[in-house]
Amino acid sequence: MAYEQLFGGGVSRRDFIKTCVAATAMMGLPFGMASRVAEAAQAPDRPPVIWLHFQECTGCSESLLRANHPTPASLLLEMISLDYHETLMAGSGHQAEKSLHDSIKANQGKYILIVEGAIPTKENGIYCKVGGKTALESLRHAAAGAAAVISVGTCASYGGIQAAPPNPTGAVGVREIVKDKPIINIPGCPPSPYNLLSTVLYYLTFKKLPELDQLGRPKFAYGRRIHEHCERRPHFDAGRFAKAYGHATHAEGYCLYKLGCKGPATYANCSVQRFNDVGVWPVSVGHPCIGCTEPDLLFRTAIADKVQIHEPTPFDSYAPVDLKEKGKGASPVTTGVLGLAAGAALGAGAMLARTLPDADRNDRPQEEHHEPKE
Ligand code: FSX
Ligand code: SF4
Ligand code: F3S
Repeated sequence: MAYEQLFGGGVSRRDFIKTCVAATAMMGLPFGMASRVAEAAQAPDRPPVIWLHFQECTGCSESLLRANHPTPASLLLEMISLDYHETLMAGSGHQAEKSLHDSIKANQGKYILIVEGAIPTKENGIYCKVGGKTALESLRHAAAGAAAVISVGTCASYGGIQAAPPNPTGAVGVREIVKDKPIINIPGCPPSPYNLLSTVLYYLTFKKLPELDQLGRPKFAYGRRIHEHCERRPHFDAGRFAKAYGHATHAEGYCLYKLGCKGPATYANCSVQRFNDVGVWPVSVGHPCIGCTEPDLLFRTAIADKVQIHEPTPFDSYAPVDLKEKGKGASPVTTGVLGLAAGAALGAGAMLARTLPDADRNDRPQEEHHEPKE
């Protein structure tokens, strides 16, 4: 399918290429691979996809569909043949059930099963039923004929809010039920639409699954902590922390660690591939990260609780050392290394030793101690 036909002809080649380039960069592939990714996105063979909903809020679908222009959803929906999606399909009742069963039958071993939501297991799964079947039955049936399963969102990945203690319905993620199929987890509550789009693009381009971490997440999207790329990180390293919501330190963009930011323990790419076209993510609008991609953090740790930092990782880039006399001193490479080492040692290391969890900033050097007006 040519790009002109994608999005009903409403998207320019420029926007299409931009989206493919962004997805290529996200996958950690060289820039030159963007053309191969674009070719895969336009291939006429569209893999059948069945999308099931269980215990959830539908925020995962919403975040995909409410993305702005050019929408990852438009591209995704044109690359696949979405045979069944309860909140998107026009049909309902028996008609919808029929399309589900027809697609499963006609595409045995070929379709991708996308699951949104957790699966309750207590009392044979009676706490979630669709079309007279429990989520447990529907999942087992649909997964049996799937080529691969994508768990979209933290609920489908690990149980999410439903599985939070005391987990009254015995909710679990897909990996607890389906043991004999490749499963990719795209956690986040909701996840970045780009992570789903890039995973599907990877699959279409290379005809294989991306490399996964021990929690089943694509490493290209969940391989680094958000703390490593956060724009507030220089404030963390300098010991400047927001004291309270609405306080001048908060408005100035200081680090949110002391308000409970889970960024140092959260593996995700939100700080790099931001949400929506306006380029925002939770921390950029003043809310601490709540660790929504992590099974042990989301709804398991209070928003205000601070995470322990076991392995401080230096910020991934530091401004070069400002040499007063040109031609003297260290080379740019050396200054970069020095900056990194100094940042790691003086910043994260010293912060750990001296300010975490709750020390005052008054022992910081004067120039680092700018206090905004209240
Ligand atoms: Fe869960 Fe998705 Fe959170 Fe909601 O459906 S990951 S509750 S945003 O939307 O599954
Ligand atoms: Fe950013 Fe949070 Fe890390 Fe502070 S603790 S630098 S706000 S990710
Ligand atoms: Fe979730 Fe934290 Fe990103 S709360 S959306 S992982 S910034």
